Amino acid sequence: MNWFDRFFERQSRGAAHRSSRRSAITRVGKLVVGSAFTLPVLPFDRIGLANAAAPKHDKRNDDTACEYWRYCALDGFLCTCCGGSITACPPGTEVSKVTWVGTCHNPYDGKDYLISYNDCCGAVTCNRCGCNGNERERPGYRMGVHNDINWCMTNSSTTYHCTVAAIVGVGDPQG
Ligand code: ABN
Repeated sequence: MNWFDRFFERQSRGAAHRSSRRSAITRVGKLVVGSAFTLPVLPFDRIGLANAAAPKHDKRNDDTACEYWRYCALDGFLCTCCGGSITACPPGTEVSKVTWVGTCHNPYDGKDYLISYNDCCGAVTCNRCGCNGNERERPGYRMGVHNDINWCMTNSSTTYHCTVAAIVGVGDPQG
């Protein structure tokens, strides 16, 4: 074979090698493996996905939010924001002897509950998480159905601090 034949034979073999099925598969394989390493580090925006997966914060179930279901008729500062809990006055204060009661609907079990809104007395006003729920409230000339009152009035210290919300009864679904 002369140099001319050898040259064309080499060129033909090279072309055949580059266009063979095996080399095509090799190229696809390199592409797939390369993508696996490079794609995950690309700056994807995953914030939208995370928000879609996480349930929205439901304030009706957060006892430090005015929207909490038990606070439907609470007028005052939440003891849950003032060092107490939903039923316990903060240390250094005492629960009021008289109280305002309201009826609130619990969206989680579909029942109505009688809630006692006791003020906590004996320390300066807390001033955190002020709420003004007025469901079924009546004008002030009927004291028993009015919530804008300092219920510390009969305690030894009449200084108002915050308000708790204890369940004291459950409504009769038949009634
Ligand atoms: N029951 C809460 C409150 C205290 C003082 C004044 C108004 C309301």
